[in-house]
Formats: sequence, C-alpha cells, structure tokens
Amino acid sequence: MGTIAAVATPAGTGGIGVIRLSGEDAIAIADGVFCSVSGKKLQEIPGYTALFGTIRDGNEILDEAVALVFRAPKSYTGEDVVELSCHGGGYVLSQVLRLLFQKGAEAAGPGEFTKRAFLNGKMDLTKAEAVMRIVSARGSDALRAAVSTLHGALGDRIRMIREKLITASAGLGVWADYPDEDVPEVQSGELLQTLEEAKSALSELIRSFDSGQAITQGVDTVICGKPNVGKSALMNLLTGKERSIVTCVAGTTRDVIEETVLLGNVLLRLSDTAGLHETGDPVEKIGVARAREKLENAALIFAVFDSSRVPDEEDRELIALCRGRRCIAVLNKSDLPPLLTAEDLRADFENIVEISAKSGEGFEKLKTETETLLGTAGVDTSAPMLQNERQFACCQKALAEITQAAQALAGGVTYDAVHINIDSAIDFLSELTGDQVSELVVDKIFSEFCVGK
Ligand SMILES: Nc1nc2c(ncn2[C@@H]2O[C@H](COP(=O)(O)OP(=O)(O)OP(=O)(O)O)[C@@H](O)[C@H]2O)c(=O)[nH]1
Ligand SMILES: [Mg+2]
Repeated sequence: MGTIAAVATPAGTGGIGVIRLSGEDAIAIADGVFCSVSGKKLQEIPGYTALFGTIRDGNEILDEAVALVFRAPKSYTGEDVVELSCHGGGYVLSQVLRLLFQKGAEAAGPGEFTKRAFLNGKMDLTKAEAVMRIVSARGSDALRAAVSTLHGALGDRIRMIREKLITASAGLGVWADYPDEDVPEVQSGELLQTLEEAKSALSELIRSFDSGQAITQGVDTVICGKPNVGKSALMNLLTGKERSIVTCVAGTTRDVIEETVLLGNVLLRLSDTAGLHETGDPVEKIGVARAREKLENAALIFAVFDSSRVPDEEDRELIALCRGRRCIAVLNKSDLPPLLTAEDLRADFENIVEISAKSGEGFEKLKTETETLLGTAGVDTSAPMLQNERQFACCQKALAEITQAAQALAGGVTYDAVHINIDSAIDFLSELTGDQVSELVVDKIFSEFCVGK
C-alpha cells in the first residue's frame, strides 16, 4: 500500500486545517516539504511528538505549520502517520496537498484512513462504522451510542455470541469426525440451551434496531392535513425558526419544505407539505400530489387537525390515509375554543396530542409521545446497538440459521444439519464484525465515508 494524503478537516475557512499522511513513506515525504525551526527532521523524532516550522516548495514558503508524528503501529491507521496542522484555508491546503502529491503521496480515497486501520487490525468493522456515526451524530444520545460502539459494545457482544457457537460447533465437529471413538456424547440439551441463548441475544439486538436508527439516522416524518390547520406553524415550532410561511390564507404552502430537527432524542427528518384537498389551481395541485407522495413514504406521520373547527370530509380523508400507519394525531389550536376533541379522534388514533403551535403549549407532550412511539424513551445508549442495515441483515441471517438449528435439534434431525446451520450463523456474525468479510463489502462500506476520514 502506498502513502496516502488528504485534508482531514472540513472544507471552508478555519483557524487550522489538518492534512493527514499515512503509509510507509509518510515521514520521509513530510520531511521533503517541512522545515522545522529547530532544524530537526521528522525522521529523527519519536512518535507522539511535534515540530513547528514551515512548509516549503523549494525556496518558497507556503505556510507555517505544526507537524505531528505517529509511528507505526501506534497510530490511527497502524502505519506511520504525519499530521500537518496548517492554517485553515482551502487554497493554502490545496497547495500543500499538491506539493505532497509531487513528493510521492497518493490522494486518499473516501474513508481510506479508517479502511487501513481496519485492514491493519486496529479496529473491527463495527468500530469503523461507529467512526462514521460519530462524525454524523446530531444529538447527545446519537453521539453516546456511537462512542459506545467505538469502544466495542456491539463488537464484544457479537463476539461473545459467536464464541459460544464456535464451542458448540467444535463439539459437533469432533463428534462428526470420530463417530466411533470414545468422544463425549453431544449433549443436545446443552446445545439447545446455547442456541436459545444466542437466539435471544440476537433478537434483542434486532428489536432495538428501529429505536437506535430513530436516534442516530433519523425518521422520515411528514406533517400533513387539510389547508390552514397549522402544519407550517407546527413546522416552525419544531424547527425553532420561521422555516415555513404561515398565513391565514388556505393553500399557503405549496412545495415540500424539509428540515431535520432533534425532538427529544429522536432525529426527525421533517417535511411540511401542502394542505390536502381538491383544487383547481395547477400549482397547488402539484403541491398536493407531492404531499401525498411524502405521506405514502413517511415512516412517521404528524396528522394535523384544527381543533377549533368542526371536522369535515377532508379531515375524514386524512384519517383514512393514516389508518394502519405509525402516526400521531396533532390537535392544533388548543388555545381556541374546541369544536373537535381528542375524544372524537379516539376511535381512529392511538396517539393524540393537543397542542397550540402558536403558543407552544403541548410541545413537551408531542416530544414524549414521539419518543414513546418510536421506543427511544429512556434508551440505554451504552447497550450494544446495531448501527446500520448491513449489521441488521447479518444479525437477521445469523438468527434465521440458529432458529433453524434449534428446530432441527428439537425435531431430532441429524447433527450434521444442525452443524451446518451453526457454522453459517458463525459466518454471518464474522461478517458483521469484519473478521471474515469480502473485499467487495469492505470497499462498499468505506466508500460511504468522507475523504480524509
Ligand atoms: N390560534 C391559533 N392559530 C394558529 C395556530 N397554529 C396556526 N394558527 C394560524 O392558522 C393559520 C394557518 O396556519 P398555517 O401554519 O399557515 O397552516 P397550514 O396548515 O400550513 O396551511 P396551508 O399551508 O395553507 O396548508 C395562520 O393564520 C396561523 O397563524 C394555533 O395553534 N393557534
Ligand atoms: Mg403551510
């Protein structure tokens, strides 16, 4: 593997911009552009130490910088690493990077630093994927969950389950290889218990996946209802700013307005939509069609009603559209005398919140109701948590194999069949942690990272 370089800090101007180099020649290449004030070379200093100096292209000084040296294997990637802390301007960083490329560094691909850390055994896949989650975390629970995964909560749990399965598989292997020898009889009761334990541990992870995703990845949430009920006012209450236009004119919102907000510990990817109704206006018509599409695809619906008005056909239509969906009925305008109450909606909605988008009354209730509905209330962020669809799929496949093995065992099927199922489950768990994973999968995972990470 060659030596790679990339800007590790985000684009834009800032006090400091860091360029990271990793690979066999990282220190030599950095020495080719960096002149320390003390006259020392980076080659001469031990790991975890830094030198101050200038970055030079021949005689021309490009910038002043601090060069920090990490020596293999004690670095993020497990290779020699140099971090050049330059001044944080896009142009100066691009010039320094270009110089490093001239001296032999290659441009790092997306996530290539973390990929090397994984390939060099510095972290398993669950930890590498946690790095991405830390970078993208939008709330404290999301961050805590990601940090806990980075510290190994998920990887350790998976390995614990796998170890027990490996022990069981080894027992079956001995039995299969030496059926005539004097090996201890396979204890099917014990084996069944191991399988049941693995089943419940995996089921627990699978069960908590959705709530974990609601915290870390967010939930597509649509705000919908007939015109003028206060959808945009609710949008603005949730975002804490005048994101949508609010007027007393029915049909104010025509396009989909999107914003991501944290409500309690749930990340909501909100869409405020045009009021659902029949209209001859061609522009509004398109808006209503978009609203319906959002409604169809949303994972959570805030169905807004105007409690100060007698419900009509359009409200009933919304009720029908929400049937069987994950939904909270939002009874808005609670500051006005009520003509539509929670009682009236009880038959159609399990979750009803009375609110005044105008005064903010009921906001707390909407927050707790949302957390409860999504199962995130009081979530333990230090518990092992599946982070993405890949991990979820591995877990599900492993569970299916173990379930099949347990059934076969209980049904008196030969141990051979049970053995095959257990080994497949082990493979899926190894894929989850990355102990046994194809290059293709690894490339795909890291391609979703940003450059410099
Ligand atoms: N009294 C009272 N008025 C409200 C409340 N929420 C919204 N309104 C008013 O209701 C009217 C409509 O509000 P919007 O938020 O624009 O309603 P909308 O559902 O987005 O309407 P469209 O975009 O036209 O579909 C405005 O005059 C708001 O000021 C509330 O909680 N109490
Ligand atoms: Mg609106």
